[in-house]
Amino acid sequence: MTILVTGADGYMGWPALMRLALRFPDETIVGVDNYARRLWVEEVGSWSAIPIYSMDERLATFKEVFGKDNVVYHPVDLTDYYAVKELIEKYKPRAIVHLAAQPSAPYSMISPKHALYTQGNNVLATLNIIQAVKEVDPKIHIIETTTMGVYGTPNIDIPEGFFEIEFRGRKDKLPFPHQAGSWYHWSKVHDANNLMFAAKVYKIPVTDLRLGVVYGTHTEETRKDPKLATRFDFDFWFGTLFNRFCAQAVTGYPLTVYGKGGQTRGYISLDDTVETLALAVEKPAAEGEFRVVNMFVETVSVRGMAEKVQAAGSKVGLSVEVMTVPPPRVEALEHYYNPENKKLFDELGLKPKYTVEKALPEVLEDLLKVKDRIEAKKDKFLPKHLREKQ
Ligand code: USQ
Repeated sequence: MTILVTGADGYMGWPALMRLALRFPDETIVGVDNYARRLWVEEVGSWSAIPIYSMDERLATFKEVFGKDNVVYHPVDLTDYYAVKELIEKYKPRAIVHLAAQPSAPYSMISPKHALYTQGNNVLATLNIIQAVKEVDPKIHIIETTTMGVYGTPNIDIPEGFFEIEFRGRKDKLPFPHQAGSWYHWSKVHDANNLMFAAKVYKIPVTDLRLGVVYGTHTEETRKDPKLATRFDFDFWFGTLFNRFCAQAVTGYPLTVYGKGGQTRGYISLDDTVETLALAVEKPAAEGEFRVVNMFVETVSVRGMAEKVQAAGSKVGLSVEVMTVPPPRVEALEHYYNPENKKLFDELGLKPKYTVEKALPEVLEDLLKVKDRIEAKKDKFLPKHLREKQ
């Protein structure tokens, strides 16, 4: 049997490919990527703090370290329907773990070109997978990481995808409203809607993993050899909160809290993320089911994250400062946030290995080793117009 992983060269994709290959040793794991993430980060003038290797080198090292030869790689552009269909026809996977996407909110907001590119790329890729699965075999389980960001920050509790609502005396179970905060986040709303419809009309089993902010330097597998490392971005566009704060802490750059820092999000470690992907493959959705799982382990505010990084930094001798940056995004700076995340534990069975606090010492230690590479791109922590306002 075969499992397809899209975005296999990415931050989550590469470690996910390895976790799946080891979890399902008798199956072929097919990785697909077009190296786009490397180009986007290059475009904004940054690089991965932890050096990463080519796919050929990664695969050769994986084989050497783990003695497994069950991974193949194809450089496919998923916006090409015929290429996607050919791939799915060739391998007839039992599951597709669809991670390929332009994942950055700030990048999607740079210009009309970046907004159009992000939505075109992300939405078309998912639509192509849906249509090819329908043509080849609608029993293929599609697993996509959308985002907790589809919900926005409503002033009520957030359920897992659907909620019971009573309006003018009538009741129904409806999709929870979407209030995304960037062109990227809206691309994932469109994906979620398209997947929901695909489950209904083609009876495709779908798992929509509404992923929070992923953090960390390593998984069990990436730690085994420097050539197995995954990327680690820290720049304004591609670095996410925890990872950026840790990169800032090790270089003595003040932590960049946007506005009041009351912005609260769900967080999950990279290792727990790839484990959840393996669990979703192990426990597929039913025929025609659109299964929504909110995928995060804990919620933390930006201010709270800064405090945790400061505390962990001081234990390893780092003096960590905090600065307030004029908010570069249109978002609530202080808000209620209470999303549910029961299915991750009760249905998929994740037993989290990490919390933010537990992960911090080892991430800081890992980044101290590549401090020079972060220093060299320090000017990418903030775009010029925000640096000038300091
Ligand atoms: N923030 C700061 N300072 C920084 C960086 C970010 O205050 O230096 C704030 C942002 O304004 C935001 C929060 O921290 O309020 C989180 O920002 P982020 O860049 O860590 O995460 P976000 O843009 O929401 O996107 C990331 C991933 C995206 C994923 C999403 C999950 O890039 O692919 O879908 O996390 S979620 O946040 O739940 O929507």
